[in-house]
Amino acid sequence: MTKTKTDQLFATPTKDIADFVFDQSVVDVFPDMINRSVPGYGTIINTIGLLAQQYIQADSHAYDLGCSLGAGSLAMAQGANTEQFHIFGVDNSQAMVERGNAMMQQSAFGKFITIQQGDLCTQTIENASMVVLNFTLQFISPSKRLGVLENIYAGMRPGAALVLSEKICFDDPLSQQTNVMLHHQFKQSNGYSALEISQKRTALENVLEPETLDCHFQRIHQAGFQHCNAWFQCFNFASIIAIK
Ligand code: GEK
Repeated sequence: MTKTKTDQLFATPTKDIADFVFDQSVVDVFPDMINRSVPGYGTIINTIGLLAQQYIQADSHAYDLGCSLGAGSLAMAQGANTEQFHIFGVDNSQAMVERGNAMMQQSAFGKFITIQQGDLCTQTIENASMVVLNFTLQFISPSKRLGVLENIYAGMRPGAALVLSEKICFDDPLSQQTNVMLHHQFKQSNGYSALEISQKRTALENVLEPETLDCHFQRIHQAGFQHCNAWFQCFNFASIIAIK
């Protein structure tokens, strides 16, 4: 079994902080990093499993776009009520894909999951009954986001579900300030120092672009989805379900 290390990537004071990349050093600490940084991450992964019970259909595909180590893929495979399905996990980080594949093969659900290296913006989506974008669209340039959703919509069966989880922002300055502060408190309560929080924020500045929930809802409708709602929100993190 691969051991997960404690995330200390931003613990040392650094003069010029480089843009965040999903390289081997991130892969080595990823489960610890995401659990201590994203409020509700465990709840969201568990709920993806519950949604899979309802939405994954026989003889269909599911997609986990920006799958990292495959937590969402595994949750879907565990939840599915059929054995006639296949899950495609896609990530553009080679280090993530290598570790993710090793982890899937060690699990009891490896035969249902293929993790491959690729750009989710150009991923073929076919015969999908469920698609997951769990904290990934935020790393795609906003100008490409509608195209990503349209491509997903086109490859989904009627009645299929898209789970879109994102770091969000707020138009109202006080709400923005309050939620950012609460997120920092959350990270501090999980053992991150003020220096780690500040250096990570700098590293993500040019890489992760949050949008408001309204902006996401509008784009989801524009892509063709008739139904969507935020089923989860904690501070500046939310998860939306959209149905074709
Ligand atoms: C989880 N969903 O554990 N194409 C494919 N992958 C990409 C792209 C792209 N264009 N851009 C970024 N990524 C996971 C967590 S992490 C979220 C997702 C986070 C990948 C990137 O390599 C990374 O693995 C993932 O998106 C984002 O449920 O770390 O905040």
